[in-house]
Amino acid sequence: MSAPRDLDIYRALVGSRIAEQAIVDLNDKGVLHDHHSGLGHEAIGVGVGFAVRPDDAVQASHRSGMMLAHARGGFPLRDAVLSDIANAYLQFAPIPGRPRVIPIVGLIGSWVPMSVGFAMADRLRGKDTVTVSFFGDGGANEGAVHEAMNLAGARRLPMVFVIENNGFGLSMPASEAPGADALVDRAAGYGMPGIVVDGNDALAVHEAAQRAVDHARRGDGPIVLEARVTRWGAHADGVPELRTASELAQARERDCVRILHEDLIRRGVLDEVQTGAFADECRREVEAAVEEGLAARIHLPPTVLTEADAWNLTYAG
Ligand SMILES: Cc1ncc(C[n+]2csc(CCOP(=O)(O)OP(=O)(O)O)c2C)c(N)n1
Repeated sequence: MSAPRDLDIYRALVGSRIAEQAIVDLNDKGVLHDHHSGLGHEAIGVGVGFAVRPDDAVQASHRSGMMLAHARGGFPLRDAVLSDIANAYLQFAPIPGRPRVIPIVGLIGSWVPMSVGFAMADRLRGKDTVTVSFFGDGGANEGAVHEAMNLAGARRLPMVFVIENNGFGLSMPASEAPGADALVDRAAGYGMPGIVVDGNDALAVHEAAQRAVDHARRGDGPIVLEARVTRWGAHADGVPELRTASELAQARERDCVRILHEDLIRRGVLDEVQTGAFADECRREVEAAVEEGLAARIHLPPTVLTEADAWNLTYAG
Protein backbone atom coordinates (compact mmCIF):
# COMPACT_ATOMS: atom_id res chain seq x y z
CA MET A 1 0.00 0.00 0.00
CA SER A 2 1.33 3.41 -0.91
CA ALA A 3 0.40 6.14 1.54
CA PRO A 4 0.69 9.09 -0.94
CA ARG A 5 -1.53 7.31 -3.44
CA ASP A 6 -4.05 6.45 -0.72
CA LEU A 7 -4.16 10.11 0.30
CA ASP A 8 -4.76 11.14 -3.32
CA ILE A 9 -7.60 8.63 -3.51
CA TYR A 10 -9.06 10.02 -0.27
CA ARG A 11 -8.88 13.57 -1.56
CA ALA A 12 -10.63 12.61 -4.82
CA LEU A 13 -13.27 10.77 -2.81
CA VAL A 14 -13.96 13.79 -0.61
CA GLY A 15 -14.05 16.10 -3.63
CA SER A 16 -16.45 13.77 -5.43
CA ARG A 17 -18.73 13.55 -2.39
CA ILE A 18 -18.87 17.32 -1.92
CA ALA A 19 -19.45 17.96 -5.63
CA GLU A 20 -22.10 15.25 -5.85
CA GLN A 21 -23.90 16.59 -2.77
CA ALA A 22 -23.90 20.11 -4.28
CA ILE A 23 -25.57 18.80 -7.44
CA VAL A 24 -28.11 16.84 -5.39
CA ASP A 25 -28.92 19.99 -3.37
CA LEU A 26 -29.50 21.94 -6.58
CA ASN A 27 -31.85 19.18 -7.74
CA ASP A 28 -33.72 19.25 -4.44
CA LYS A 29 -34.20 23.00 -4.85
CA GLY A 30 -35.55 22.49 -8.38
CA VAL A 31 -32.66 24.37 -10.00
CA LEU A 32 -31.44 21.25 -11.81
CA HIS A 33 -33.50 18.28 -12.96
CA ASP A 34 -33.23 14.57 -13.53
CA HIS A 35 -29.92 13.99 -11.81
CA HIS A 36 -29.13 10.35 -11.07
CA SER A 37 -27.30 10.81 -7.81
CA GLY A 38 -24.01 9.01 -7.36
CA LEU A 39 -24.02 9.52 -3.59
CA GLY A 40 -22.78 6.26 -2.12
CA HIS A 41 -21.18 5.17 -5.41
CA GLU A 42 -18.11 7.42 -5.21
CA ALA A 43 -15.56 4.72 -4.33
CA ILE A 44 -16.19 2.90 -7.60
CA GLY A 45 -15.51 5.80 -9.95
CA VAL A 46 -12.59 7.01 -7.87
CA GLY A 47 -11.04 3.54 -7.36
CA VAL A 48 -11.23 2.70 -11.06
CA GLY A 49 -10.19 6.22 -12.08
CA PHE A 50 -6.87 5.77 -10.30
CA ALA A 51 -6.22 2.43 -12.05
CA VAL A 52 -6.39 3.61 -15.66
CA ARG A 53 -4.10 5.69 -17.84
CA PRO A 54 -5.23 8.93 -19.52
CA ASP A 55 -5.08 7.26 -22.95
CA ASP A 56 -7.30 4.36 -21.83
CA ALA A 57 -10.88 4.84 -23.02
CA VAL A 58 -13.40 4.94 -20.17
CA GLN A 59 -17.17 4.99 -20.40
CA ALA A 60 -18.80 6.03 -17.13
CA SER A 61 -22.38 5.17 -16.20
CA HIS A 62 -25.10 7.72 -15.40
CA ARG A 63 -23.98 7.44 -11.74
CA SER A 64 -20.22 7.69 -11.89
CA GLY A 65 -19.34 10.22 -14.58
CA MET A 66 -18.28 13.04 -12.32
CA MET A 67 -16.13 11.01 -9.92
CA LEU A 68 -14.42 9.15 -12.71
CA ALA A 69 -13.63 12.29 -14.60
CA HIS A 70 -12.25 13.95 -11.50
CA ALA A 71 -10.28 10.92 -10.28
CA ARG A 72 -8.58 10.44 -13.65
CA GLY A 73 -6.80 13.75 -13.29
CA GLY A 74 -6.66 16.59 -15.78
CA PHE A 75 -10.20 17.32 -14.74
CA PRO A 76 -10.49 19.62 -11.74
CA LEU A 77 -13.59 19.67 -9.57
CA ARG A 78 -14.61 22.96 -11.16
CA ASP A 79 -14.95 21.35 -14.58
CA ALA A 80 -16.65 18.27 -13.16
CA VAL A 81 -19.28 20.47 -11.49
CA LEU A 82 -19.65 22.73 -14.53
CA SER A 83 -20.27 19.74 -16.75
CA ASP A 84 -23.29 18.88 -14.62
CA ILE A 85 -24.62 22.39 -14.16
CA ALA A 86 -23.91 24.41 -17.23
CA ASN A 87 -25.12 22.00 -19.89
CA ALA A 88 -21.53 22.06 -21.04
CA TYR A 89 -20.90 18.32 -21.13
CA LEU A 90 -17.23 18.98 -20.54
CA GLN A 91 -16.73 15.42 -19.38
CA PHE A 92 -17.27 14.23 -22.91
CA ALA A 93 -15.43 16.92 -24.81
CA PRO A 94 -12.33 15.59 -26.56
CA ILE A 95 -10.03 18.26 -25.12
CA PRO A 96 -6.28 17.68 -25.71
CA GLY A 97 -4.51 16.69 -22.52
CA ARG A 98 -7.67 15.35 -20.93
CA PRO A 99 -8.25 11.64 -20.31
CA ARG A 100 -10.13 9.78 -23.04
CA VAL A 101 -13.85 9.38 -22.40
CA ILE A 102 -16.54 7.46 -24.30
CA PRO A 103 -19.98 9.05 -23.88
CA ILE A 104 -23.09 7.13 -22.93
CA VAL A 105 -26.61 7.38 -24.32
CA GLY A 106 -30.03 7.35 -22.68
CA LEU A 107 -30.92 3.72 -23.33
CA ILE A 108 -29.56 1.68 -20.46
CA GLY A 109 -26.89 -0.78 -21.60
CA SER A 110 -26.96 0.33 -25.22
CA TRP A 111 -23.70 2.22 -24.70
CA VAL A 112 -21.67 -0.90 -23.89
CA PRO A 113 -21.30 -2.11 -27.53
CA MET A 114 -19.75 1.30 -28.34
CA SER A 115 -16.96 0.61 -25.89
CA VAL A 116 -16.30 -2.76 -27.55
CA GLY A 117 -15.92 -0.82 -30.81
CA PHE A 118 -13.35 1.44 -29.12
CA ALA A 119 -11.39 -1.59 -27.93
CA MET A 120 -11.42 -3.13 -31.41
CA ALA A 121 -10.34 0.15 -33.01
CA ASP A 122 -7.47 0.59 -30.54
CA ARG A 123 -6.29 -2.93 -31.19
CA LEU A 124 -6.36 -2.36 -34.97
CA ARG A 125 -4.25 0.75 -34.40
CA GLY A 126 -1.73 -1.31 -32.42
CA LYS A 127 -2.25 0.57 -29.14
CA ASP A 128 -1.69 -1.02 -25.72
CA THR A 129 -4.73 0.77 -24.23
CA VAL A 130 -7.53 -0.73 -22.16
CA THR A 131 -11.22 0.14 -22.57
CA VAL A 132 -13.44 0.26 -19.48
CA SER A 133 -17.23 0.29 -19.60
CA PHE A 134 -19.50 0.92 -16.59
CA PHE A 135 -23.12 -0.21 -16.24
CA GLY A 136 -25.51 -1.19 -13.47
CA ASP A 137 -27.07 -4.45 -12.35
CA GLY A 138 -30.19 -3.50 -14.34
CA GLY A 139 -28.10 -2.74 -17.42
CA ALA A 140 -26.41 -6.13 -17.07
CA ASN A 141 -29.70 -7.73 -18.15
CA GLU A 142 -29.96 -5.81 -21.41
CA GLY A 143 -29.48 -7.74 -24.66
CA ALA A 144 -26.95 -5.23 -25.98
CA VAL A 145 -24.72 -5.85 -22.96
CA HIS A 146 -24.76 -9.63 -23.47
CA GLU A 147 -23.85 -9.22 -27.14
CA ALA A 148 -21.08 -6.76 -26.33
CA MET A 149 -19.56 -8.98 -23.64
CA ASN A 150 -19.81 -12.03 -25.83
CA LEU A 151 -17.98 -10.29 -28.68
CA ALA A 152 -15.31 -8.98 -26.31
CA GLY A 153 -14.82 -12.54 -25.01
CA ALA A 154 -14.72 -14.07 -28.48
CA ARG A 155 -12.12 -11.55 -29.71
CA ARG A 156 -10.25 -11.46 -26.39
CA LEU A 157 -10.40 -7.68 -26.37
CA PRO A 158 -8.56 -5.64 -23.72
CA MET A 159 -11.67 -4.60 -21.80
CA VAL A 160 -12.86 -4.23 -18.23
CA PHE A 161 -16.63 -4.41 -17.68
CA VAL A 162 -17.45 -2.66 -14.40
CA ILE A 163 -20.85 -3.63 -12.98
CA GLU A 164 -22.01 -1.12 -10.37
CA ASN A 165 -24.34 -3.42 -8.50
CA ASN A 166 -26.46 -1.23 -6.24
CA GLY A 167 -29.17 -3.82 -5.88
CA PHE A 168 -31.79 -1.95 -7.92
CA GLY A 169 -32.54 -1.36 -11.58
CA LEU A 170 -34.73 1.71 -10.97
CA SER A 171 -37.42 -0.05 -8.91
CA MET A 172 -36.58 -3.67 -9.73
CA PRO A 173 -34.63 -5.33 -6.89
CA ALA A 174 -31.59 -7.26 -8.07
CA SER A 175 -32.91 -10.17 -5.99
CA GLU A 176 -35.73 -10.57 -8.55
CA ALA A 177 -34.18 -9.62 -11.87
CA PRO A 178 -31.21 -11.84 -12.73
CA GLY A 179 -31.37 -15.62 -12.85
CA ALA A 180 -27.89 -15.98 -11.34
CA ASP A 181 -27.09 -15.21 -7.71
CA ALA A 182 -23.98 -13.23 -8.56
CA LEU A 183 -23.66 -11.17 -11.72
CA VAL A 184 -19.94 -11.90 -11.78
CA ASP A 185 -20.77 -15.58 -12.41
CA ARG A 186 -21.86 -14.62 -15.90
CA ALA A 187 -18.28 -13.76 -16.81
CA ALA A 188 -17.45 -17.45 -17.30
CA GLY A 189 -20.20 -17.69 -19.92
CA TYR A 190 -18.46 -15.01 -21.96
CA GLY A 191 -15.08 -16.71 -21.57
CA MET A 192 -13.59 -14.22 -19.12
CA PRO A 193 -12.71 -14.12 -15.43
CA GLY A 194 -14.45 -11.91 -12.90
CA ILE A 195 -13.70 -10.20 -9.61
CA VAL A 196 -16.21 -9.14 -6.93
CA VAL A 197 -15.33 -6.25 -4.69
CA ASP A 198 -16.90 -4.21 -1.89
CA GLY A 199 -17.85 -1.04 -3.75
CA ASN A 200 -17.79 0.99 -0.52
CA ASP A 201 -14.08 0.35 0.03
CA ALA A 202 -12.19 2.70 -2.29
CA LEU A 203 -8.78 1.05 -1.78
CA ALA A 204 -10.23 -2.42 -2.37
CA VAL A 205 -11.93 -1.16 -5.54
CA HIS A 206 -8.69 0.44 -6.65
CA GLU A 207 -6.65 -2.69 -6.01
CA ALA A 208 -9.19 -4.91 -7.83
CA ALA A 209 -9.49 -2.44 -10.71
CA GLN A 210 -5.70 -2.35 -11.06
CA ARG A 211 -5.60 -6.13 -11.28
CA ALA A 212 -8.38 -6.07 -13.89
CA VAL A 213 -6.75 -3.31 -15.97
CA ASP A 214 -3.34 -5.04 -15.83
CA HIS A 215 -4.95 -8.32 -16.89
CA ALA A 216 -6.54 -6.67 -19.94
CA ARG A 217 -3.42 -4.67 -20.83
CA ARG A 218 -1.07 -7.66 -20.82
CA GLY A 219 -3.23 -9.38 -23.43
CA ASP A 220 -5.14 -11.81 -21.24
CA GLY A 221 -8.50 -10.64 -22.65
CA PRO A 222 -11.53 -9.02 -21.06
CA ILE A 223 -12.54 -9.22 -17.40
CA VAL A 224 -15.57 -8.36 -15.24
CA LEU A 225 -15.35 -6.27 -12.07
CA GLU A 226 -18.56 -6.41 -10.02
CA ALA A 227 -18.60 -3.74 -7.31
CA ARG A 228 -21.37 -4.14 -4.73
CA VAL A 229 -22.59 -0.86 -3.37
CA THR A 230 -25.66 0.88 -2.00
CA ARG A 231 -27.06 4.03 -3.50
CA TRP A 232 -28.02 6.52 -0.87
CA GLY A 233 -31.11 8.06 -2.37
CA ALA A 234 -33.95 7.35 -4.76
CA HIS A 235 -33.16 6.33 -8.33
CA ALA A 236 -33.61 9.90 -9.64
CA ASP A 237 -35.84 12.95 -9.22
CA GLY A 238 -39.50 12.13 -9.27
CA VAL A 239 -38.94 8.42 -8.62
CA PRO A 240 -40.31 7.46 -5.20
CA GLU A 241 -37.90 5.86 -2.76
CA LEU A 242 -38.93 2.27 -2.20
CA ARG A 243 -36.77 1.53 0.82
CA THR A 244 -37.77 2.18 4.41
CA ALA A 245 -36.04 4.84 6.51
CA SER A 246 -34.17 2.17 8.44
CA GLU A 247 -32.96 0.48 5.22
CA LEU A 248 -31.69 3.85 4.02
CA ALA A 249 -29.93 4.52 7.32
CA GLN A 250 -28.32 1.08 7.06
CA ALA A 251 -27.13 1.88 3.53
CA ARG A 252 -25.34 4.97 4.80
CA GLU A 253 -23.54 3.03 7.50
CA ARG A 254 -21.16 1.68 4.85
CA ASP A 255 -20.08 5.19 3.85
CA CYS A 256 -17.04 4.97 1.54
CA VAL A 257 -15.63 8.31 2.70
CA ARG A 258 -15.84 7.37 6.38
CA ILE A 259 -14.38 3.90 5.76
CA LEU A 260 -11.28 5.30 4.07
CA HIS A 261 -10.99 8.17 6.54
CA GLU A 262 -10.95 5.79 9.51
CA ASP A 263 -8.43 3.53 7.78
CA LEU A 264 -6.02 6.40 7.00
CA ILE A 265 -6.29 7.84 10.50
CA ARG A 266 -5.60 4.41 12.00
CA ARG A 267 -2.52 3.99 9.79
CA GLY A 268 -1.28 7.48 10.64
CA VAL A 269 -1.43 8.55 6.99
CA LEU A 270 -3.95 11.32 7.67
CA ASP A 271 -4.75 13.53 10.65
CA GLU A 272 -7.82 15.58 11.51
CA VAL A 273 -6.19 18.90 10.55
CA GLN A 274 -5.47 17.61 7.05
CA THR A 275 -8.97 16.11 6.88
CA GLY A 276 -10.50 19.52 7.56
CA ALA A 277 -8.14 21.23 5.10
CA PHE A 278 -9.01 18.79 2.29
CA ALA A 279 -12.74 19.26 2.86
CA ASP A 280 -12.43 23.07 3.02
CA GLU A 281 -10.42 23.20 -0.21
CA CYS A 282 -12.89 20.97 -2.04
CA ARG A 283 -15.88 22.90 -0.66
CA ARG A 284 -14.43 26.24 -1.80
CA GLU A 285 -13.70 24.83 -5.25
CA VAL A 286 -17.20 23.37 -5.57
CA GLU A 287 -18.96 26.51 -4.28
CA ALA A 288 -17.10 28.68 -6.79
CA ALA A 289 -17.92 26.22 -9.58
CA VAL A 290 -21.61 26.19 -8.64
CA GLU A 291 -21.72 29.98 -8.74
CA GLU A 292 -19.90 30.09 -12.05
CA GLY A 293 -22.02 27.29 -13.51
CA LEU A 294 -25.33 28.87 -12.54
CA ALA A 295 -24.30 32.22 -13.98
CA ALA A 296 -23.23 30.61 -17.24
CA ARG A 297 -26.14 28.24 -17.45
CA ILE A 298 -28.08 28.03 -20.65
CA HIS A 299 -31.65 28.38 -19.41
CA LEU A 300 -33.79 26.07 -21.43
CA PRO A 301 -37.55 26.29 -20.93
CA PRO A 302 -38.96 23.27 -19.08
CA THR A 303 -40.28 20.89 -21.66
CA VAL A 304 -43.67 19.33 -21.13
CA LEU A 305 -44.41 16.84 -23.83
CA THR A 306 -47.97 16.00 -24.75
CA GLU A 307 -48.89 12.63 -26.18
CA ALA A 308 -49.25 14.28 -29.59
CA ASP A 309 -45.75 15.82 -29.30
CA ALA A 310 -44.26 12.45 -28.44
CA TRP A 311 -45.97 10.84 -31.43
CA ASN A 312 -45.00 13.59 -33.86
CA LEU A 313 -41.42 13.85 -32.63
CA THR A 314 -41.01 10.09 -32.95
CA TYR A 315 -42.78 9.38 -36.21
CA ALA A 316 -43.20 12.61 -38.20
CA GLY A 317 -41.32 12.64 -41.49
C1 LIG B 1 -33.55 0.43 -22.24
C2 LIG B 1 -33.98 1.31 -21.10
N1 LIG B 1 -34.96 0.87 -20.27
C3 LIG B 1 -35.35 1.63 -19.22
C4 LIG B 1 -34.77 2.85 -19.02
C5 LIG B 1 -35.17 3.70 -17.81
N2 LIG B 1 -34.12 3.60 -16.82
C6 LIG B 1 -33.21 4.58 -16.65
S1 LIG B 1 -32.08 4.22 -15.50
C7 LIG B 1 -32.82 2.72 -15.18
C8 LIG B 1 -32.28 1.80 -14.13
C9 LIG B 1 -31.05 1.13 -14.57
O1 LIG B 1 -30.60 0.33 -13.52
P1 LIG B 1 -29.11 -0.04 -13.37
O2 LIG B 1 -28.53 -0.40 -14.69
O3 LIG B 1 -29.02 -1.06 -12.30
O4 LIG B 1 -28.40 1.30 -12.92
P2 LIG B 1 -28.73 2.22 -11.65
O5 LIG B 1 -29.66 3.29 -12.15
O6 LIG B 1 -29.33 1.36 -10.60
O7 LIG B 1 -27.42 2.78 -11.23
C10 LIG B 1 -33.93 2.53 -15.97
C11 LIG B 1 -34.78 1.34 -15.93
C12 LIG B 1 -33.77 3.29 -19.92
N3 LIG B 1 -33.16 4.48 -19.78
N4 LIG B 1 -33.38 2.50 -20.94
